[in-house]
Parts: sequence; C-alpha cells; structure tokens
Amino acid sequence: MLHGHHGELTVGEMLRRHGISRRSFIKFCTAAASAMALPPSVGLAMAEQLRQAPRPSVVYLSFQECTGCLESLTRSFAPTIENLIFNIISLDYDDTLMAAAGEAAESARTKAMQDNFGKYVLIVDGSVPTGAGGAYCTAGGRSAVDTLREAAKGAAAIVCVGTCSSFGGIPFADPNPTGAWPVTAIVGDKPIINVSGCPPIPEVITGTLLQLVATGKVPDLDEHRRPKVFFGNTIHDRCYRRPFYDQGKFAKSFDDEGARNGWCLYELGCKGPTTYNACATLKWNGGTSFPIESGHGCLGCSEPGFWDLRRPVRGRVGQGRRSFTTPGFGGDCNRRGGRRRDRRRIRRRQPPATTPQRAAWHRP
Ligand code: FSX
Repeated sequence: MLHGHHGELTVGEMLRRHGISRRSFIKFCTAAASAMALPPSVGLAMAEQLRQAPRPSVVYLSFQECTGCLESLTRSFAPTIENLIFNIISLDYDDTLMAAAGEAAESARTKAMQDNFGKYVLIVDGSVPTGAGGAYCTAGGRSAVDTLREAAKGAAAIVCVGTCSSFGGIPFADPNPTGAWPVTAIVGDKPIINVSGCPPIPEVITGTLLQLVATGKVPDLDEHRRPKVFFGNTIHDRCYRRPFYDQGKFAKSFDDEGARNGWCLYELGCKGPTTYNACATLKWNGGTSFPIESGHGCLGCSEPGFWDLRRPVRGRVGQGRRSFTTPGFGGDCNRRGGRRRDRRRIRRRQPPATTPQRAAWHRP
C-alpha cells in the first residue's frame, strides 16, 4: 500500500548512504522489537523488510492539542527520533519541528502533497474544532478542518497520534466549547490507525510507523483502530501489582501502609482494568517506570471517552464527584444511571453535517 517518497531512496539505500552497516541495522531492529516487547526474530524479519521498503513521505499536522504527543515522540529510545526521520521516513512537513516558517513551510507541505499524491502518510495530532466555522484552530489562514480534508485526499494512510486526534481527547470533553471532533468523524474513506494515549508512549508511535513502513500495510487493529500489538492487553493484565489485586490487598490512601507496601491502587482510582495500552510492559523514558510504578493509578488516557467517562481521577469510576450531565457541572456519578447518561450524551453528539461518514467515528 505504501509507496516511496517522490524520487527517494529505499530505507536500505539511505542507510548505506549514511554509512550504517547491515549488522548495526539488524541490531537496531532487534532493539526496536524488544522495546515493543516482540521476540528478536520479529526484529530480524523487520530489518529485512525495512531495508527493501520505500521511504515514505510523511506530512505531520498538529491541530487542537498541547504538543505533548510530539514531545513524547521526540523522546523515543528505539528507534530514536533522528533515526526515524533521517533514515526510515521522509518528514516533509511538521510545523513544530521544521526550521521553515510562513510561506516556505506552507509551500513545502503543498509540494510534498502534490509530488506524492496518493502515497504519503498523514500524521495528525490534536482534535479538529468545527465550531465557529473552524475559527478555533487556523494556520496559514485556513481552518484545521479544511487543512485536514485537503491533506487526507492524497494520503495513503492516516496515523492519528494521541487521544485528541484518535477519540477527541480533552478538547472533546464536555462542554466541548470548540466543537472538537476526532479525525474519524471528519475523514471516512481512508485507512486510519489510532495511536491513542495522552500522550502515547513514544515507542508505540515509532513502532507503529516502523511496522507500517516495513510491511507497507495497516497493522492488525482492535475495534477502536488501535494496533493490537500495543493495545491488545489492559494495563491490569500486565501490571506488576496484579497479585495484590488478586489477594484483595488495596491501598486506601496514598500514604497508608498498603501504599507503602505497593498494594493495588484500584480503590484510589486506577483505571488499569479497563484501559488498553502498553504502559505496564514498555513503560516510559526508555523503560524506566510508568504511572502505577510511580505510585499513581492509571488515568485511562488511551480510551475513547477520556476525559468524561474516566472521572473521578482519584476515585473509582461511578464514585463521588460530579457528572457533566447537569448544566453547571451539577449531578453526581453516584446517582443511579449517571455514568450511563454521560455515555448516552456523548453518543448523541453528531459530527459536522458535512461529514458523510457519521458512522465511522468511535463512540465510547
Ligand atoms: Fe492530545 Fe497531543 Fe494529550 Fe496533548 O498532540 S492526546 S492533549 S498529550 O498533545 O493531542
């Protein structure tokens, strides 16, 4: 499905040009595979596929977001961001990372899209605000929604990086003042891969791109279009505190004996049992730690409905705090049916009328 960048070299040719030996590239691929918790044999196979793979043109668009996703991506250990953008892909437009600005940047994007029409990978981070005619997020005098529609036309595939572009994320949370939507609500006729997380784990972003380039195909996805290899298990499935959960040993406050003994954080609001992501295996900062290991429960940031359906942060879902169902944030999740009403209310939201793909967006 993926084709090479206009007049570009394959990944193997690019590596040769940079003086990177076959041996060290295999080492790199097996390290990347192990960072993805995959066996070394997968790394070997990936190295062979990647060497022959065309180096695709990538256009990276950022909309309504906090730039946490790109911050995360730049901290990828395997592959590193340099390796990714110099050897594996051709990053032709990214307004945050690129040196060019203004018209030079705009024309770089237009040129990349024209030269590689039908072949480039479009990465999107941030949700797409549709309120006020798209005025909440504009660049170069154009709204995010127009820029997305135009860029999607010539894309071979779209990778949504972060929960905002995948499911709407924080901007989509009630009362959603900007009319924010995920990419799937705007574009319905392209292969879309959701790499959710607020932000996503850096190696999950780079690993998904590596797989996409190596195989030229969209990887196996779950029902929310997330790559199964990273989102196939809940945090709870792989959590090192799981034995305490099974024994019924729960910390009741952040400084009680249970917390000091490393007991399960479920009663302090951990959303690990219903959150699919790779934090418990890949961890963060090159495998140093992850929130639960640092003493705080999982927020469930990679799931549809984050933030609204994942509150309260430090209490079990459905316990205490407020529901957003009543104007002025009244209401209480403890009241019977509060959570169900929240879910119904999100589901009732209709994407912009011009969207022919209403059914495509991922309702929580
Ligand atoms: Fe959203 Fe990303 Fe959270 Fe931030 O681009 S997923 S707010 S980490 O930056 O989109």
